[in-house]
Amino acid sequence: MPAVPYTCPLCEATCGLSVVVDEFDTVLEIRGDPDDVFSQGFICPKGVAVKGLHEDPDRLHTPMVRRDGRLVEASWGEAFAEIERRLPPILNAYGPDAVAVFSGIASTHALGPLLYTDALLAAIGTRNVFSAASLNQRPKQAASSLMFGNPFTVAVPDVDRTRFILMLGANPIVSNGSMLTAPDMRSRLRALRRRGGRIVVVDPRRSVSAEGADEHLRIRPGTDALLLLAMAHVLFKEGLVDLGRLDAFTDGVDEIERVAAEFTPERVAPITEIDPGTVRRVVQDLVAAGAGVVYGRMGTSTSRFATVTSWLVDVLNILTGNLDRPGGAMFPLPANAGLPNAVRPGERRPFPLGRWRSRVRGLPEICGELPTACLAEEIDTPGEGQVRALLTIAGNPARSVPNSGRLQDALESLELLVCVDTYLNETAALADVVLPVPSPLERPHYDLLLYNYACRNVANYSPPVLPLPLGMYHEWETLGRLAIIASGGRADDDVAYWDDGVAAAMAAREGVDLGELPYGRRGPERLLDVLLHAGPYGLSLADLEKSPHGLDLGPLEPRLPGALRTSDGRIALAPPALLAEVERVRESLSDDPPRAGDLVLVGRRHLRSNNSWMHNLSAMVAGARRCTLHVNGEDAARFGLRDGARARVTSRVGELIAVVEITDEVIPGVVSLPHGWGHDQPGARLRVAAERPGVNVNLLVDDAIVDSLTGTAVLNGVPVRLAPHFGAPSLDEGPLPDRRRVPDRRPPPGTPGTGTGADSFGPA
Ligand SMILES: Nc1nc2c(c(=O)[nH]1)N[C@H]1C(S)=C(S)[C@@H](COP(=O)(O)OP(=O)(O)OC[C@H]3O[C@@H](n4cnc5c(=O)[nH]c(N)nc54)[C@H](O)[C@@H]3O)O[C@H]1N2
Ligand SMILES: Nc1nc2c(c(=O)[nH]1)N[C@H]1C(S)=C(S)[C@@H](COP(=O)(O)OP(=O)(O)OC[C@H]3O[C@@H](n4cnc5c(=O)[nH]c(N)nc54)[C@H](O)[C@@H]3O)O[C@H]1N2
Ligand code: SF4
Ligand SMILES: [Mo]
Repeated sequence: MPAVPYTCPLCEATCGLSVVVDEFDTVLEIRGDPDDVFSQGFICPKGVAVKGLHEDPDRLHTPMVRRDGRLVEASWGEAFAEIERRLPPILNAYGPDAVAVFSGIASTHALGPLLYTDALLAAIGTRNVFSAASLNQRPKQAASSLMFGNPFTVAVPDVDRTRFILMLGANPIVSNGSMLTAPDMRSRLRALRRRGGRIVVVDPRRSVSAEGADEHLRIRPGTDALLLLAMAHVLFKEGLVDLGRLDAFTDGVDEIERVAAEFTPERVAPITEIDPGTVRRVVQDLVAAGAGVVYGRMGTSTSRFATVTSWLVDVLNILTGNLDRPGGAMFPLPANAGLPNAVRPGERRPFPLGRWRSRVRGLPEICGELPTACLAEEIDTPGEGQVRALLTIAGNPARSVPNSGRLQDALESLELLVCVDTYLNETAALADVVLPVPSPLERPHYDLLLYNYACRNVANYSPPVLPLPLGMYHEWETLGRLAIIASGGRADDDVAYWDDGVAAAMAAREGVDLGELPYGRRGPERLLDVLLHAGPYGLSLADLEKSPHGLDLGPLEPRLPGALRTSDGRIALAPPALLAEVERVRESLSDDPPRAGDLVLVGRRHLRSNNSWMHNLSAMVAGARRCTLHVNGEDAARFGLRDGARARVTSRVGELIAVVEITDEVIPGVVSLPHGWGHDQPGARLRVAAERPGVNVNLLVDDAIVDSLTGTAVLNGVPVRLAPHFGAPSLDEGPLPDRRRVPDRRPPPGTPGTGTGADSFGPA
């Protein structure tokens, strides 16, 4: 049987799959594609599970419409007629802002939503645009914008050439990398150690990545900004600052020196709980490595002071001369021209932040969106501009957004909720209309967004493995029909004509002549072709079609100062907006140190999980129970909790009952629950997931606590209280995990480059 190459669309690693299909279009097997230019055969269990996803009997094949209070199967005509009946009156009566849109993270892994959501938003005309980005990476993009002038000019670790990586709040062995597209991180990190490099992980949890690192600094959650300021202090104090060639186009070094002066390692230690001597040594190691890099992810960008922390990561990279040099933090150069939010080549301007503000709390717009942490209040607060209808695309806000209790009530109060999704998930269960999408194997793929973050320049286009089934629409067509309805047209108007308009507008923006593209392409393939033609390598979709295992465009190359889009074309090392934020960080120095028994909640991810989905595949949820509350033994004793028993966890906004797992993976004062669980929503159709529902951590996460500059939700570091819970046993969630420890093969601290390489990372 022929094996068809296809890029896995599930996470940021972009692995090449090899899909074996028979003549009846049955998927026989999915393996790693050994010829993929980037992943070279690597695949994780989720990639294999794309077969299960494709075949899942719970996956939606027909639209659903609510009739007499129940969602029932309907034809596409009926579903669009329902939207046509209900959406325009809301727009007409209350204006465009009454209709909000939430784009979930899966929309960044699919060409349809990636390329067509903007046209849909323009048709609606709403400012109430929300997405997973403000639960995730906005602080990094804000920091990049302020320093380099473009939210997509994000520096990524050159993992394959670096000799030292300081990783804060990231667990790439499990997440497979984030804002760092690098398939098979385990092998890449092993190779780093084999060539004598070192890995230092900063995390309050002993994550799998921390377990395998040379050194693990167990930081108090939410205090990374203080640690990084102390590191900057050490660089200045010990005369280690050396910007190298960056010096010629960087402003603000003196301001950083001034600001960092008071943040001595000794001063911050009581708050970060990291020994001052260790801070000094790590800084010296970073400098001594020659080519080293600081990298921060979820634990830094969804915590208190998230934008300051994300900025300080690059400040350290710049002060050590590691930005934009091989082995440091570099800027990828994707084959496609930028997404609409990206600043165009040649354009220079101050980064706009807060062009408008949310109605209720006044949180700032960023990249054309409002922070998702204010979605619930925009729906449930009466008054002019109140959100009355919501469209979700590839997301599950009922599980992924803070203060789920409030959001759930808000979703139920909407006049119209329309969900475009693979599944009848917990959000769609509340919808008035649900519109299905093709399975990943039935659509083309190209990682338009993720190549911005790739550790090597690659381009890989996958045509659909399987034809679109009868009775299914491409997702772009569905979004097109919604756009047509929102602009006053009829759902059965010609969507191809609409698509021609989208393509013409994009071609005009990119300076590409549509007439030069091969005749007959449409939909995302045509738009992608436009972006490739306009891209820096002058490629076309036809070129990519000739390379089904991908095109390797080489290692990352220095791109500065050319890639800078700031008004003066220079790096703004000390943007005033961030210096002002440092004041707030300074104030945190006088916070009372945590008392015994004070607890904060952080998250964690699991390899066989993908946020709130993939839990409906038995291969993904088999084995030990996963949605457990990690509690340190000291705290367990203090609160009278037993391993396997249940605890009541309470925060300002909600409470839940969770199964306790006592473990020294977390430090005292920190508890951890994964997100994306709580599959107990009546009306959802996730039958496998519902057997072991777990609990929804976002019932506890406080929507009032946000990063002040960007409004990004603080998902890590939420204050909670614990008490034993005695009540009826909960659903059987499977056996408790086997607590056997992974053997510690780390070399003693301070032994450079003695990693054994082969076994340094335990099982995920
Ligand atoms: N407490 C806490 N909350 C968190 C996080 C955390 O760490 N802690 N993490 C946050 C982060 S980083 C993120 S990104 C968000 C994720 O949260 P969301 O953005 O809500 O995304 P998912 O939960 O991944 O749900 C994705 C949905 O898309 C559907 N889907 C899959 N493929 C397609 C497709 O091609 N088209 C369409 N239309 N639908 C598709 C799936 O069936 C699924 O229902 O959660 C955030 N929430
Ligand atoms: N298997 C799997 N892979 C995934 C996903 C998934 O759900 N499952 N989700 C995908 C998505 S949407 C994303 S955004 C990425 C995220 O990818 P990563 O950021 O690599 O993964 P996380 O597991 O969120 O890692 C965050 C780490 O930060 C730590 N942390 C919490 N608070 C703090 C703090 O204050 N300081 C520091 N230094 N550390 C802290 C946590 O303990 C955790 O280990 O993963 C993607 N990949
Ligand atoms: S690591 Fe990510 S991209 Fe690679 S196979 Fe797994 S889910 Fe797919
Ligand atoms: Mo994410």
